[in-house]
Amino acid sequence: MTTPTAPLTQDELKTLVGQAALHYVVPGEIVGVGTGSTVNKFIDALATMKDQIKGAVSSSVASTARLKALGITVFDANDVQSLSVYIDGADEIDGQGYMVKGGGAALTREKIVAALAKQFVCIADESKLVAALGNFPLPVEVIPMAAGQIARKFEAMGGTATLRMKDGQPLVTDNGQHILDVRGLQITEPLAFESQVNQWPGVVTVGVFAHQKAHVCLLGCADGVRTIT
Ligand code: ABF
Repeated sequence: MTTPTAPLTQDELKTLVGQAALHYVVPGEIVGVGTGSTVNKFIDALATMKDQIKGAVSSSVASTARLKALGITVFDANDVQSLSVYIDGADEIDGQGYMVKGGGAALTREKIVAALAKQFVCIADESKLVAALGNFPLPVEVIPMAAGQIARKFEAMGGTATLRMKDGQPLVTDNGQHILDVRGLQITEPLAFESQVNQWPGVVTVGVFAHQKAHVCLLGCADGVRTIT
């Protein structure tokens, strides 16, 4: 008689994909590292092969601290011309690799490091896979003096934008800016949407990653890691 096994927890699924992402790390090179709880699992796994890589370029103060604490050298993005791979999580990903990111407020640096990389590997548990983007509130990093007019533009599109708060104050990003979270949008054309919002004065980064989409997604599922390309 076989004993039924308990389904893996969300945390275990994150560990699984964090470890699976090691297969995409190129020995002898610098790896691009994202931000978030799934990426933290990847960073922990990366520490087991730290002597085989040159180091990392990081997308946040938090990831930099974790990488350094584990003895992994962190390079400034300006000192790197290109990366073979960037590994990061997502808040939503669709079947084409288009993503919503920025729940952790690190979207601007994530997009910058992703743009340096030839390949974006997204690591996520299966709860992040969606048919269409837009359920997760869309994060948009903005220059504070433009927040009001940007919020009104989203309202004209049918969305509702709120300023992200922390400890009773507007959250301040690693770049010294604010975040609007926009609810109620249906992002049916991610490439066009990203291009459009990018042009609004005061938008630093919109959390749609379509121009920097994932080439591979390692999705943690009940029966293991599913690779979507
Ligand atoms: C980063 O971390 C973000 O772009 C995204 O907001 C978030 C995902 O976090 P987690 O892995 O904790 O769900 O990748």
